[in-house]
Amino acid sequence: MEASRYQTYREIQKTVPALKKVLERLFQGPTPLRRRIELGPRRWVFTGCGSSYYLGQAMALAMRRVLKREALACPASEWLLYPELLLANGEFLTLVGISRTGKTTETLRAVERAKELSTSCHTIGLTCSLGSPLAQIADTPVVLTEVEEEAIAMTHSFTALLFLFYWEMTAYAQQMGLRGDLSFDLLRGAVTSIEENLRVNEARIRQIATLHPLDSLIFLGAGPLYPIACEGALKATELALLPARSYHPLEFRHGPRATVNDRTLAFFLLSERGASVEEDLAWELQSLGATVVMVGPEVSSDFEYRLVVPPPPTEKVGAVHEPPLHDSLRSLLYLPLLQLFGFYKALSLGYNPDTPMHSDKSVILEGLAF
Ligand code: F1P
Repeated sequence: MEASRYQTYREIQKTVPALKKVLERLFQGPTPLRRRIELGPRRWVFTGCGSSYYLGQAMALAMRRVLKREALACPASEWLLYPELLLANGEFLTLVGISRTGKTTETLRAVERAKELSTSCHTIGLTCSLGSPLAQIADTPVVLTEVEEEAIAMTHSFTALLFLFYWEMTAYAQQMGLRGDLSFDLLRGAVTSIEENLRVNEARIRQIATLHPLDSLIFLGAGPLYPIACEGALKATELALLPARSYHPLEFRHGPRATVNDRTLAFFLLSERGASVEEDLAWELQSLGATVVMVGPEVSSDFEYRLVVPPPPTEKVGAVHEPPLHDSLRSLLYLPLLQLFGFYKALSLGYNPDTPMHSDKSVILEGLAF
């Protein structure tokens, strides 16, 4: 069946137009998020549920690496149940509640609870929905209506919100003379690369999704790519109803390897630092019967299934070497490919990705007890 008949597919294909809209918005001036990064205290907590939680993980890791701030991420429910694990009493912090729909009960309660716990806590509500409860209750709403989605599963808005965060963080890092692995040029280049990557890799992703009976799915990502591995696994679980698991790559040898067999499909999200040890692990899993999919800028042609993701084109005229593809950028480039896999895997198993089983666009809980 024609993929473009599905809303979920159309949302994934909107990634590049969405990033262009975010760029237009950023060219008009900084968002309130930049101001809060400039003003904000050293300690930040990012919270949300499902995809929005993984998005928070990606943001927290980037903030720690580039801005050297204390930044953590936790599911909204954990913040509600065990705030003391994240917050010393009365501490001054910024809490970022992330929710695409701005309606998820646990995330709303987490924002409210932050204010109850500490009067000096500033809350940011990052959402795509104007007028949503999150936009109303947060001290600083950051609303990106340009990337609002209709589909149940979150796809291009994840990439767009991460892109926005990277951009605003890069702007501040440059002001402060901090060296990160991103630049405005690279971020702009990523938009072109994503378009190309989706086009070049789509047929291969569709083919991998139809490999049967590969029904044990593993997503491996190190460092900044770990939240992306989690999101890849969540998308496959949500859309294709396959229990998928995510790990830091070398953790896989410490127990989970026992589950590998010829029904295992493992995605390796190759990292800048760990590519060679990740490749060793891939050979090992292959020798145990797994089918491996290598995702990265340089993948040995000895691997049958490769999703090659080249670095964005450099603007330097006459550059002999391609610039390395840094991990933050890998996150943006890999994500849409994993979303597309979840979509095609659902189709190959006969499921409608637009109506995933037991899933709603946001989880609204009546009478949440905390
Ligand atoms: C959060 C979320 C989604 C997930 C599912 C249920 O939504 O967990 O990530 O795909 O549809 O809700 P939101 O708070 O980001 O709107």
